[in-house]
This record gives sequence, C-alpha cells and structure tokens, in this order.
Amino acid sequence: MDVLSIGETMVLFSPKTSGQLRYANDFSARIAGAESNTLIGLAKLGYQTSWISRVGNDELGAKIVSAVRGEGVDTTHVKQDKEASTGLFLKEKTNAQTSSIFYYRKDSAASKMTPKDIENIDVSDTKYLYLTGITPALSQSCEEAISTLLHKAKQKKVTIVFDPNIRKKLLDKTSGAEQIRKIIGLSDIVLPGKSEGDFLFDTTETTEISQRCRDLGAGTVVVKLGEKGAYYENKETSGFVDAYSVPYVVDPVGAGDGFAAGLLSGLLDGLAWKEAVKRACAMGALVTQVDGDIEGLPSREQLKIFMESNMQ
Ligand code: CKP
Ligand code: MG
Repeated sequence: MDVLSIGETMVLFSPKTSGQLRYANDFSARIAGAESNTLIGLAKLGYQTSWISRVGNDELGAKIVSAVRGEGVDTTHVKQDKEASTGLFLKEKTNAQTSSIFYYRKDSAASKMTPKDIENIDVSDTKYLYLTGITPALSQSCEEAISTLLHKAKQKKVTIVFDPNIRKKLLDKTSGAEQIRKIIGLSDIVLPGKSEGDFLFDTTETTEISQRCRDLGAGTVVVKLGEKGAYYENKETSGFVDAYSVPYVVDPVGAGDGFAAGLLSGLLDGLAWKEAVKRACAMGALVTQVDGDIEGLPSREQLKIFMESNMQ
C-alpha cells in the first residue's frame, strides 16, 4: 500500500445560484473530504491507496463509497454505521469570489469512529500514512482513533504526513490548537498554510511557521503559500518553489489536498524535495481550475503536459 488515510467524506450541496441559501432551489451534489480528495488524487496518478472511514446506512453513504471506490481507492476499511447518518454540507456563494460553508456533520457516522476501527488494520506494508487535523476534531473517539493509528504507524516505521487543515468551525482555539501541535510533533512531514501558522503559532511568517513546526519535532515542513508557491525545509535542505500560473481561480477548495497528493506522488517516485514540491504546486494549481474538489485532479499525462507547458 502506498498511502493510507482516515477521515470523513461528506456530500457537498452547492447551489447553482449565488445569494442567501434560503432562495436557492437547484443544487449540485458532489462528494468532498480532504483525505479522500488526496487519496483520489493519488489513485488517479496510479498509486495504491486505502481509506478508513464510516458512512451511514443511507443513500449519501452509498454515493460516497461508490464514488471513492470508483476512483480506485480501496474501501475495505470503510464501515457502515447502523445508527448515525452520513454528514453533509452546503455552500453559500456570497458572490463570484466568496462563499461560506455550513456543516451538517455533528454526530455523523464518521464522527463515531473509535480505536476499534483501527484494531484490525495492518500497516506493516504501508509506505505513507496521511492525516489531516479535521479527523481528530470530529469527536473525542475520532481523536483516540487517530492516536491509535499514529502509534501503530510509528511502531512500523510508516512515514507520517500531516496537513493541519484547521477548521475553526470544528476546533476550539486553545484545546484544538494543542491537539494539532501534538500531531505535528509526531509527524515526519507537515504541510501547514499561513492561516494554520496564525491559528497555531500566532505568526504568518513563512520561515517562522516552519521553524515552529520543526521545534515541535516535525522532520520536514512544507509551507503552502497559495499563488506564491511553497517553502520547504528540513535538516538537509530548504528553498522556495514558485507557483504555477493559472489564468484565474475557478474554485480554490481542494487545492491543499491536491498539493498533498502531488507531494506524496513525488516522494513515492523518489524525487528530490524541490522537484516533489514543484509537483505539489502543479497539482494544487490544476485543482483550482475546475469546480469541485476532485474533478480537477489530473491523470499522469495531464500533469506532465501542464508541468512541461509551465516550465519554471
Ligand atoms: O483545504 P482544502 O480546501 O484542500 O480542503 C477541502 C476539504 O474535508 C473539503 O473537501 C471539505 O469536505 C473538507 O475540506 C472539510 O471537512 O472542510
Ligand atoms: Mg487545506
């Protein structure tokens, strides 16, 4: 197995019109979840990936599992919760550029995951464990499940990659930040953005964010800088990588997950840090060009063409 991950995927209902949601009548329904987005990105590039989750015994759950499996991600470790429902969320487009989201995920099926969901999972042949800060923020039992999985992975020397993915709607500023800092300290590679630096360390300074993550124990830090590219740093090397230019952003959501998929793919292919981060930036840029979180994730051929035509 190349990459294993755990998290919640929901159905995202997006109105076809902008303005207050109460007036929206027509919606598109797509699947969205940071961890499955990254696994799908990797599966589309040809890697072996597996997803741990729970969905409800309902139609939205069936939609999610068939979509994730259909993209080539292994769903053996996805359970159907008998009582809780699949989570969903709605997007409100305030205008062409800005939107707000409203989660309906409290007590959802995925939030009911516990260490028992991890018990029978063998990670000895897994190369990378990919986590985000969303999953431990779902519930106390999810936090315990993450901790069990982290310790299993550590014992088997699986490389741990962590995107803090701060969701202020799910996290308490004090205990939430502490929870995330703890996972940063246990991770080999951490992928924060500026807003995460602000939430976790009260700084938006790129090298300072990196240093603070490394002080906690992270081996390599890759700071995502959006249209400014990314900065990577570890004991041996450091540097900035420029962003890939795109005509305009259609939908920025999911770009971070595409970035993670690009980085993991570069590392799985044995690329040097700089080259792996370049690939991450290219994947992030491609995702912003298409509406939806997974729809813009490229095939290997599309990625190659995009990178070659935007030589840095
Ligand atoms: O940080 P990103 O924009 O890459 O993440 C987007 C995802 O999982 C989206 O798919 C949504 O379902 C979520 O983050 C979330 O729980 O907010
Ligand atoms: Mg993100």
